[in-house]
Amino acid sequence: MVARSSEVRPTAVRRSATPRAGGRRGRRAGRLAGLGFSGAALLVLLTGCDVGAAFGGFGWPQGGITPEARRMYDLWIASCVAALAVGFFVWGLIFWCIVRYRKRGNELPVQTRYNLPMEFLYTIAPVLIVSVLFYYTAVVQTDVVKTTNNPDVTVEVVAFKWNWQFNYRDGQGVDAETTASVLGTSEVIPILVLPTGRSIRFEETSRDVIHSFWVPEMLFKRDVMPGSIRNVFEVSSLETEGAYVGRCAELCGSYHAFMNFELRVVSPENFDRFLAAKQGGASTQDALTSIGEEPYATTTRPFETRRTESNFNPDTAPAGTGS
Ligand SMILES: [Cu+2]
Repeated sequence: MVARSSEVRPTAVRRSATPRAGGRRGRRAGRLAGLGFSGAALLVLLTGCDVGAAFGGFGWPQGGITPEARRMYDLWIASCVAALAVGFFVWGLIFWCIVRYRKRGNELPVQTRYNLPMEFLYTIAPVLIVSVLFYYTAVVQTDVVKTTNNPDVTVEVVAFKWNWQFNYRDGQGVDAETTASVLGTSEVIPILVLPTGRSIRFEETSRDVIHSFWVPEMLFKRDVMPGSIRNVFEVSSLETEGAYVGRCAELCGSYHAFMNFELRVVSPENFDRFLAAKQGGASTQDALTSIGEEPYATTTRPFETRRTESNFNPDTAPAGTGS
């Protein structure tokens, strides 16, 4: 068998080197290159379109409430569409080869090697695809992490085991003053009230270990570090009023899973009234009630740490525990 296959290979190389085969190969390479460029063009065109809605966002959370969230969503959808286009092209080639070159006898098919245009193509095409993906990722990422000099609202996020404090600040940086504050307790979920249509700067600091500030509808989370590291990010606007659950997204200890807060997005007028009430000494609940909002969190509730009959089963507990 070995002798037979080595007899065939030189024939194959000679056959594929004929002018006719070379022309066909050139045309095919041209078609492949055209498809590659079309894919790249498609990616450009699709950036900004919401084609993902029909496919459940391709697994990406939908319903982002900031322009940054929508840009990240669009990047994900465009990347999925581009990946699928490449995938269908490759799957097509595979199935075409399976059918076209299925075994018809004992003779080996043409063994094409050192086909330079082909090797050039399958080196250049992936580099092009990765470059396009890299370019758009860099553009969107730069936009998402961008900070400005004059945000409309600055909020200091203070994380601690296992709750949150939100300080409304009169400026930026560690030297600014806190003008009003919302503090979470074991009984009351902290509510971070923010306005629509204004840029918001989040300055994060932790009192103990690493936490992570995460509102799923922002499609963004950022670690909250202890010590002198002050992580900062901004959203250019919150677009939809409503209540959104916020979570700690960094395993920080026993009650990490219950370290929730609520983001309450209200109109700018109501936000100003809320902040004025807080600055005047009102409690968060009274200030919320004064602008017609629910005084307590509606998206999550405090974790019950005490054992009661409903959450404690003495039958399965080790002897000596209970009561
Ligand atoms: Cu935490």
